[in-house]
Formats: sequence, C-alpha cells, structure tokens
Amino acid sequence: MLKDTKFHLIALLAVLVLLLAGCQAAATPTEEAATEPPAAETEDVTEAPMTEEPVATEEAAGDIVIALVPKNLGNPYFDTANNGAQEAAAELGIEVQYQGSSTADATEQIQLLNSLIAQEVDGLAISANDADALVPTGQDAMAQGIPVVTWDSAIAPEGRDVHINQATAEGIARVQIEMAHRLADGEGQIAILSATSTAPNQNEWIGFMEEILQEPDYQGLELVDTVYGDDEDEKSYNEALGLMTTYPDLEVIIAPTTVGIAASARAVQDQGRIGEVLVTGLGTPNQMREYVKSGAAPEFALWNPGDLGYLAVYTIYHMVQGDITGAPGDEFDAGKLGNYTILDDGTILLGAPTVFDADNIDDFDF
Ligand code: RAM
Repeated sequence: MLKDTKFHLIALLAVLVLLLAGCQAAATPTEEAATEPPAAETEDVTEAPMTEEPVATEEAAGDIVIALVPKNLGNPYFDTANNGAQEAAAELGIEVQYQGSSTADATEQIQLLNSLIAQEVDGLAISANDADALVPTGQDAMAQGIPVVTWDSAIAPEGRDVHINQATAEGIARVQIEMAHRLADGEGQIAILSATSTAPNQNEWIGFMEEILQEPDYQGLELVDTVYGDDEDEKSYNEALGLMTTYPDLEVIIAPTTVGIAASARAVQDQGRIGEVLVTGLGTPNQMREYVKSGAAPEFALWNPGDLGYLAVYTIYHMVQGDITGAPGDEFDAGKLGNYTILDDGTILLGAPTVFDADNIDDFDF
C-alpha cells in the first residue's frame, strides 16, 4: 500500500516535471517570435489552443503582432519612427514588425499589405503611398477584424479606422510658407520639390500651401513650379538641379519631404549657390545639420518621427485589446506621451511641428 503510494507520488512528480519542461518549451518559441522575422509568425495561431487557460492572459499581449508599414524602406525618417514603435512595443510586451517595400509605390505596398493580412497580423499601422488606391486593402483588413491605423500619410477615411496626424496639415503648410517668406525676404520665386505625386500627406500640405500663398502677406512670393523626387535621393537631387537650371532667379526651394530637402540642399551646395538659392521644408536634424551650418538650408521644420511611431503603436494596441474602437471621443493612454483623444474627424493629433535652425539644431539627435 505504502509502496504503491510512494510509486504514485514519484510518478506524479515525474509527470509534473515533464509538464513543466513542456510548458517552458512551449513558451520559448512564442517569446522568441517577438524578435524573429515575419515568416515564422503564421504558426503562432496553432500554438494557442495547446497552452489553453493558465498562460492565456500572459500570452494575450505577447501574442500581439502589429505590422508597422512605412512608405518605403531606407529612409531615416521612417527608421526613426520605427525606433519609437519598438520602444512602445517593448513597454507593452508586444511585437512590432517593420516591413516596407523598397520604393514608395502604392502597388508594391498593396502587395505587402495583402501578404500581412494573409498572415493574420493583429493590426496594421501604415504610412500610405496613395489615399484612394489603398482603400480596398484597408477595407479587407478591417473586414477580417484587423484594425487599420494610418500614421504620417493617410488612407482615405473609408479605408482605415483612425489616422494619426503629425501636426495639423494647415499648420505644416503654414510653417513652410513662413520659412520661405523669411528666407526670400518677402519677395521672389519659390518652387516645391515634393515626394511622389500620389503621396497623400505631401499633396494635402501642398494644397494648403497654395491657399496660404493667396493671403495678402505672401503676395510677394511666386510659386513657379512643383516637381517630384519620389522620396529617392538621386531623383530628388536631379529635380533640384533641374529647378535651378529652369529658373535662374529661383530664391527658395520648399521640400516638404525629408528625402527631398536633404537632396536639394546638397544640390545647392554642390552647385556653389549657397545664399542665392535657399532650401527649406521638412527634414530630420541629423540629415540637415550640415546644411544648416553651411547656410544651404538655414531653417526647416519637423515633428519627432519617433513619437509618431510610438503613438501609432499605442493606438493600435488599445484597439487590438478592445479598450477603444477608434471612434471619435475615444480616449487612451500613450505611455510617455500621455493621454490622447480621437477627434471628431477620426484623427489623432501628435502635436505642433518644431522649427530647427543654427541655434537649436545641435540639441536634437534623430
Ligand atoms: C518623408 C516622407 C514622409 C514625410 C516626411 C516629412 O520622409 O515623405 O511621409 O512625412 O518626408
């Protein structure tokens, strides 16, 4: 009898040890998945039923996989947004996969998004290459219960749940016209060197810039052309050279793109035209420091792209968790950035842009 009990106890202990080992083995791949590339992710779904109740709550956050999709890869602006997104992911204990196409092209982006939807990611955070072309893809995702949050560059409202604006579009346009006005001393020819011709964010800002230029204060400025560098360094550089050749009296190039502004400033510098043609627009301090100091681009503006990525992840996390639906009035906590509310037009506002010049550029590192 005693022998039997002992035997049972030993057997029970052995089973417990095996079970514990099994649990650990089951937990490891899930934890590792957080740092793994996307391909392995589809398998997570099959693991869920095996682990059942005891770990369900722990895994709830750990199992969340959000895709952060920039317009394209290889742009420090988006890399900085991803750094902020990864910081938020670490705080929330979720996985953020940073995936993009090599060019800022809507068709390539749609293909990528379709594959992410097929992999059943839990949420999509997108900087869109085209406001309308991406609507059906966004609708597919939402129909499958995948929240769609755009940030930086929006899909039209019917193709997304929420859009996160880096600042108001009018504010972003106005600060660039104000800078151009200062640099041109109130008078002269200006041109815009943008990203792609379909970029929803740049097109909205350009629309506002054109309106603002009609105001009495800006009658001295003449917008002579708008060209597109496609957020590619070389194309932007060549477009800047083209502007300087076509318009010998050009005073200011406004580039509302971090790729375009750096390429334009380099073109002005290479042509030895510092002081004659001045560059402004939207840039990152690390890419523009040299040109602020050389005088090719004395002032420019931007928000913190890291904060934008961080806020996008917090927003989508609360949607995935069911804390908010993305409806106007919804409030949520965004970690170090504090509380945010979804506005009446279904957008969230990060904050106001910062103007960078020789006095403050060395205070920033992104
Ligand atoms: C480029 C991209 C991005 C834009 C910034 C200002 O990096 O076009 O979408 O927001 O510039």
